[in-house]
Amino acid sequence: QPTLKERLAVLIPQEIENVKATRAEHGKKSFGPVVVDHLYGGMRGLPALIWDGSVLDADEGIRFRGKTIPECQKLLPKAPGGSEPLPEGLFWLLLTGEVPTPEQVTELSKDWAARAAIPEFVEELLDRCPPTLHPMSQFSLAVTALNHDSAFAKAYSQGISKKDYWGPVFEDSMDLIAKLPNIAGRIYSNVFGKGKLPSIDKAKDYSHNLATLLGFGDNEAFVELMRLYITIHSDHEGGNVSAHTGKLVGSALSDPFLAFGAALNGLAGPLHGLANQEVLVWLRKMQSVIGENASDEAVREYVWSTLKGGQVVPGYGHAVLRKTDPRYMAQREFALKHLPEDSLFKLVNQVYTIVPDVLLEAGKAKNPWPNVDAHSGVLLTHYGLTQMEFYTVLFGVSRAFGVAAQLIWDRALGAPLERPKSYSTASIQKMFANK
Ligand code: FAM
Repeated sequence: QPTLKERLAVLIPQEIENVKATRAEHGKKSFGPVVVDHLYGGMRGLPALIWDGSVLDADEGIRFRGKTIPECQKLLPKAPGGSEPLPEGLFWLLLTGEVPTPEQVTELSKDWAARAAIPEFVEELLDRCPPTLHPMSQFSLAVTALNHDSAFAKAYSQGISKKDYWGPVFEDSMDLIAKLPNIAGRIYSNVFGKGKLPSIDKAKDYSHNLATLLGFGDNEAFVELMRLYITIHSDHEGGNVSAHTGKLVGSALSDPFLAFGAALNGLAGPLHGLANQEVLVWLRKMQSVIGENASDEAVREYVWSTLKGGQVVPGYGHAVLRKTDPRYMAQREFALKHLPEDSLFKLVNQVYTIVPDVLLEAGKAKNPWPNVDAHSGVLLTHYGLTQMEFYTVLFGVSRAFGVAAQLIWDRALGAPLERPKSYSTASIQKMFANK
């Protein structure tokens, strides 16, 4: 059975021809007008990027190479006795569009376990960080420091041909993904005093090793949660802040470590990945104000007070989605199966019946429904991972799968440097005066 790299070596020339034919036939066709509000409004809906790994439909949610989350849960290989997809299979799917065999997934687990060690100087860098430095800042500096051994940076300095870029970018991407559990585990144990880091078990899958490095490896339900968590947070088409940042920085031929370090800094924003921490902060603050078993009326009042205070309700809304996020529903299914009586799960359910109506009544948010972050902290807290400042690091471990897959394909297809045009307001006024 071909390895992932062997499979890609066959698919890449075919896709190069497919893109060439698509551009020959459609290259000069228009998507329609770009209006001034696109320039001021964060380019909402502006056609601007190509990414085949996943596409986000406002009503349906994410599809990974055409497959919904439930379809991935059904089709992707699982661990023996497990019911959640193995992220190794998701990475294979994102890259090839094909469902790998269990043997191919096992090969990936072994390959990543073999590449998992991080350089001693990176361990020392992390050990040097004060525990007051946010885990996401520590995460990003450690990932950036992995540039030290980048295969692509080395190959580029030696004059590699453009058509061969994807090979060392693939190697760097495999090393990047493989090294994240040790980086995340070290940050967690340093900041939250969990003591000496356990070692990677070369016979275990990626999610199991991540759980072990966080101190939860003996809890099968938590390991299963990591498998689901990494699968659903991996990719969300190409335009979200972390995916787009990775793509943009990679277009300058910065290696995957530099590109993903940049992506992590975007993910660290409260409107993006940090929202999973903000949700727990908001829920805990609400409980401290209105008590643990508050009435619907008290919850509604509290939501209104958040809005009146000029703050956003974290975990709700989305730049593209206009329905409840299927990533929220997948987590809800997991909770109904594993922790139906959990009190925080019941609170999240109660908030879900109240917030959308308030956001609709407030009349500003285009999407009043919950996104992926509204639910993730509840599951982690249930199993004892209560340190919410760490939650976005787990989001980042997962998002590396999507960002890395894009970087490999962008270099394989020869994606050029990204350079959109900016305008001044004065030039806009001049351009459209008397029009
Ligand atoms: N609570 C309060 N106001 C909200 C809101 C929310 N959950 N979602 C949107 N709005 C406001 C938004 O701030 C804007 O107000 P202004 O005109 O005063 O700036 C207005 O509604 C229109 O915004 P929009 O077009 O509906 O949303 P955007 O596309 O501008 O922004 C989000 C999308 C996700 C940044 C926004 O919904 C938000 O801030 N949500 C809360 C933070 C969050 O949960 N982020 C995580 C998103 C998740 F998908 C991820 O990336 N991990």
